[in-house]
Amino acid sequence: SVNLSSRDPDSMAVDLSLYLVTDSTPAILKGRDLCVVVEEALKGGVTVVQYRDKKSDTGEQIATARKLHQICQTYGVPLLINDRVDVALAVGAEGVHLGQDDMKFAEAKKMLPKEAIIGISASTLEEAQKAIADGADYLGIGTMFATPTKTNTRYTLGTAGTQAILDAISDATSVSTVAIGGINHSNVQRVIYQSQSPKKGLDGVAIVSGIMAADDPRASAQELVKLIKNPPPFA
Ligand code: TZP
Ligand code: MG
Repeated sequence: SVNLSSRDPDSMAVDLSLYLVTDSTPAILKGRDLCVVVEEALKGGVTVVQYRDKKSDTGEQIATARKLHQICQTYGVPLLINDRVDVALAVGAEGVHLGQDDMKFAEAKKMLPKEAIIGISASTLEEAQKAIADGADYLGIGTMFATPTKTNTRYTLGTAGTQAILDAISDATSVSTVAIGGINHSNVQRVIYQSQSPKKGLDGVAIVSGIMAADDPRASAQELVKLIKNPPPFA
């Protein structure tokens, strides 16, 4: 099980290397049960799960998050909730992930236990610097590449844009970072390698469809773990 109660709020203490973001849309689930897909992904080695559900009402979200939390606990993996601090509190999740239009960091910080993890989406250097100044535990930097999974994105950064942000924040901070958007088996090594600045690299990659929509989410996660652990052939 996961117990962050003794977590030093100044240290991340969570493995973000293979960060699964869920998606409950029919195109991704293809008739499968969300909890089954997530459990397969956990068996394959995902290190953190974010429950992201833009459609269900509060009651449904709490019920699903509670089930996901139980499953994640079995694998010793933290569960973060997208957007909804109230849902995270209701189920005792390990933290939240907040976008630029969600609850303000300071409000979430006041509501959550002190050891809770708060991640913030950043699409620009300014957003990254603001999140760091606020005290975010990690940044979700993106969008890396255009993706059908999220179409209301503001900036497509590519590895060069991501590297520029990592480089600019590297002196100021030890904040953790994950990249998100269009990351899959065929580009994950390039994403990690090309996004790093001399002083700061990514701590992980966040993936939706590359795992969730795979015919075999477990094998997909396993393969991604291997790719993330090994240096790219061109390094
Ligand atoms: N935020 C930026 S892109 C994105 C989110 C939630 C979706 C990424 O999905 P995929 O399927 O991994 O490209
Ligand atoms: Mg959001």
